[in-house]
Amino acid sequence: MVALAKPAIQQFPFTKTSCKTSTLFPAIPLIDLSKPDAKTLIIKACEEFGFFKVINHGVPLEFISRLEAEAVKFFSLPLPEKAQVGPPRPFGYGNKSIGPNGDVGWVEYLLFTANQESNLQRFVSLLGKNPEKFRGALNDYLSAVKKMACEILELMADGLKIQQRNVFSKLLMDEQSDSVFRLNHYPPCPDIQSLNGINSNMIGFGEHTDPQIISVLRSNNTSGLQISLRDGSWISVPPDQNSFFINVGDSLQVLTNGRFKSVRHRVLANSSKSRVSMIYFGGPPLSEKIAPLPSLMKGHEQSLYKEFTWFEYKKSAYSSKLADNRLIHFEKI
Ligand code: GA4
Repeated sequence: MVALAKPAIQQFPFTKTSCKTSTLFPAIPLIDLSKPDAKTLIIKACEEFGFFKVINHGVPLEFISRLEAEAVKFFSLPLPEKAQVGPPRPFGYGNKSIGPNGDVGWVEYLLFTANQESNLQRFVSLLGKNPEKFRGALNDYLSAVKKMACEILELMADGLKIQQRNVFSKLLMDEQSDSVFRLNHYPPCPDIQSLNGINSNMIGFGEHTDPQIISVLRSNNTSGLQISLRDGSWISVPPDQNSFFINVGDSLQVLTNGRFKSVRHRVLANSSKSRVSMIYFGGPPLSEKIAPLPSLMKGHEQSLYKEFTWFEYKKSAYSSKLADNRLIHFEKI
């Protein structure tokens, strides 16, 4: 007997749509960076959700729309032209396949190093029909977003009453900072509800936590992003193209000895609209030791984690599946 190949679409992961609505469940914390209470609210949000939305962020909207336009132009190219950029190992164009360990999603993307010098400049020269325009848009966007990420990290240090205000931000400012930038395009997803009779959504990007310190996400006005609450339930994050969303990463969880929680999140594909997102992942230099800050340890408080460098954590992360709990290997028993 000849086994029929499954229609391609059925080979993608999907999830039952059972999402809590924001009227009954906690609203996403909203931080107005121009207000004096920002630092207090940031600490609360990082402890409760590991996630918050930022307004009055100071990033010119023109930088955002220029980069989005370049990204849309690139993703509209025929597949063979996009593939000329080379595979995302570690930096390049990826389509449906995520990471090195067999994860897939309804997404195509570009992954870059976010260090503006060196590799980034060389890599960008491969992009699309007008790489110079892309390069300009990317540089402006990245400088502004990195500045905002550092301001937020300084508010966190302040809010935690750490004397050295730049204790976190200096890791991103370091010339050797191992930061990454990602442009994601989630094409509208054909309706899969008829596949199994229950309401389902295709997974655009499967659930995971980010390994770095902080992630700064901006998307167009298409929904899809969900975060997981402490009880394991998922809530949808209403899109807002003029704001940024901040994720606490695994490294910041460790630096705060678990006081801040890295947030598990995922993206569901939308059946009618394209979603375009841009995410800056602020990471430390490879040689940096990631350990709880002594000034945050109260009394006889012990570190919850074994000692490791960012290089060691990254190596371990890249041998994991997207949904794995990566910190578990570094917890003290
Ligand atoms: C999640 C955060 C960033 O997007 C990323 C991802 C990376 C990749 O897409 O190559 C990883 C994932 C992310 C964590 C575990 C590994 C590595 C895919 C994967 C299965 C660029 C990153 O730094 O870690």
